[in-house]
Amino acid sequence: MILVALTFALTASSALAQSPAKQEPSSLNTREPAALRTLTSLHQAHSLAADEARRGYPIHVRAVVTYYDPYVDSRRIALFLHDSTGGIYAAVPRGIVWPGQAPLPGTLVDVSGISAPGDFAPILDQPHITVISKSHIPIHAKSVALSEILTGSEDGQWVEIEGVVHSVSESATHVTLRIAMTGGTIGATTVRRPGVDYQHLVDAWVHLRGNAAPMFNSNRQLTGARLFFPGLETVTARAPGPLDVFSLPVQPINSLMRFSSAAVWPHRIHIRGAVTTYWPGRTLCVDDGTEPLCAQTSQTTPIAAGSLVDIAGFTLLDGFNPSLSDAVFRPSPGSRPVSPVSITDAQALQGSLDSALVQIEGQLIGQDLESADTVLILTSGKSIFRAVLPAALSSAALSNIRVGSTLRITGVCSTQIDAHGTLEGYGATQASRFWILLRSPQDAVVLHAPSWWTTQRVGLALLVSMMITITGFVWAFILRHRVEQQTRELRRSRELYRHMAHHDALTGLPTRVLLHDRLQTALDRAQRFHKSIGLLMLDLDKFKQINDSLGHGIGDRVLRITAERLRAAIRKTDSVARMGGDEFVVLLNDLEDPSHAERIAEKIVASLSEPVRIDKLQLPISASVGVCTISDEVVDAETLLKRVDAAMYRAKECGRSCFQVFTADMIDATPTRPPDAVATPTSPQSTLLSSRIQ
Ligand code: GH3
Ligand code: MG
Repeated sequence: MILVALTFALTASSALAQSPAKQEPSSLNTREPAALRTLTSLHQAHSLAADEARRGYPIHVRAVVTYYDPYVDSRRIALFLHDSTGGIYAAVPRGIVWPGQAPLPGTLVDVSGISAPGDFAPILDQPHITVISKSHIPIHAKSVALSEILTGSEDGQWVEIEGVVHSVSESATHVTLRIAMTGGTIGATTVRRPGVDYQHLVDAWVHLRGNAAPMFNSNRQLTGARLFFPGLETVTARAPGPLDVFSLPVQPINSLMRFSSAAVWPHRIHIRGAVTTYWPGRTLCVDDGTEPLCAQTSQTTPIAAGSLVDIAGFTLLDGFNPSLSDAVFRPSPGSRPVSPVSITDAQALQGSLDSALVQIEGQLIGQDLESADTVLILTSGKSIFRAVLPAALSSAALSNIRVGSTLRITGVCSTQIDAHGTLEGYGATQASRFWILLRSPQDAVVLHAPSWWTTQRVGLALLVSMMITITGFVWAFILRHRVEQQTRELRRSRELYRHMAHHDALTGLPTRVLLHDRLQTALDRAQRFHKSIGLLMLDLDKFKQINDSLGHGIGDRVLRITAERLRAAIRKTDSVARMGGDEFVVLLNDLEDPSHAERIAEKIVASLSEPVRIDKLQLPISASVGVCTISDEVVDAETLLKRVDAAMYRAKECGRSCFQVFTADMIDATPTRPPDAVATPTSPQSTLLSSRIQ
């Protein structure tokens, strides 16, 4: 073999440009880089504990590339290497420029790099790759079971598995085979090569060599496993699938998965039945007259309910009845509509109706809003079950059915196995719950809509009425409070107005109106009880002069002082009123002796003759008083007032500052106010200006 040594200039990383001896493997080992020994086998490198790997041990090996993938990891180019001791994943920086051809699988290379902990197991980081020669992909590989791969111990190793290819999915860059092994399925991925037929592998029993790779979480824990294989050159079909799967004999569904001592590795089987439910790209359920069956399919070919179809798929132990996985189908001539069977929840839970077209009544209790499909949750009998329709087949009407409605649901019954209960028992499969797979929105028929009065609404109505009642009470209370307040205010102002109407604002004495009332009352009492009353009318003398010379303000104060003196001069049972101007009336009730009136008049004249002191002024004042008493005589108030008025004028005539008792002749004499001239030169006001207090 000619060794052609090609050294690739790795331009992506400056670290990669350094020679292994000079480079510092990682920031963590900068303290003692010389102390780390160089690892010379992939087994040594892959066996490091994570903390050790993190120290960045130098690695220098000669190995064969078993996988090269620039697409699968956006962070770097995925490379698997294999030497005689084992295998490892090498993380090649993206952006690298290979001077020649990339080191594709089967290339013998000289690799220098450092250890790193990787996402799950140690990897070879920052590889400096030198192609030595074109070699060959390792022929021998350790044969492993799925359970071994799933321990993670085979990480990065070159292994061989055995199984039947259930499906081949192709993307723009990759091809993934789903291979059913003993104990489960595993995905095996390779970089897609244009023009290569991968689909012929479906249903083939194959041996496949590839690199075991982990699936992991952020905590570097294993969550699954897969294989990366270089290409079809490492896949050997021991038993290829049939060229035309539909040429296989049609098997009755009820014969599937029955005991046979000659049962071999499960290849695809071929059945034929009438379509009961079809969810394009997901599920196709049929009934062949012996038993119903549902198949998982990615096919989306339009097909009508009731029409016959040929289905080929891998038998799957997934429910009470066998089902098919990775199924393909094609229409078959003819049709046979299948009628739904009416069932109860108890019948659904017996399991024999699994995959059958059924009809069941239930009450809607809610919807699973988190599901991408429309999922109605219903109760029936003692069970809660779900009715499911893919979003693509659904409608708003189905989602808008009101909770509490009674529905008739038609669809395929999917009975779920109670794995725990079944294991505990003698082997007979037990059901835990069931679902109904709807065919269309019309499969949920509302038989009875719920009453508008739900518990929630009744509660709400009660709450609202309570609030209204409480608001009414509060409002009534506030209104009543306001009415009481306003009534009080009205009463107060009415009393104020009445008081104002009956009392003089300047002196606070009763007015003519009130005096008139009181006088009438006093006259009535006097007549009934044969008592005497006395009435005095007095008028200040020459009061105008005070006003004119000293102003109305002083005049007002004189009037107030006059009122106070009059109040002081009478008993509490008597009344004094201001009739207007400087004229006052005193009503003396229940006079024991009419002469008492004269004494009081005398007292008043004396009292009002006292000079008034206002600020620095000393004003001489006086009043003229008319007196009239009534004993047994029947007289009205007006007459009495006229009489006392006449007497008062007589007092004026008599020179003022005196009182005069009414006599009948005074009425005859015309009661005219005497002229000012009548005032004697010695009247108090004549000396007004000279009486200022110094
Ligand atoms: P006479 O001795 O004849 O009674 O003389 P007089 O100046 O007192 O005359 P008269 O009683 O007719 O005049 C009363 C004056 O009282 C007339 C008016 O200017 C004055 N007067 C009336 N009401 C008020 C008032 O409320 N305040 C003041 N300051 N003066 C008033
Ligand atoms: Mg007067």
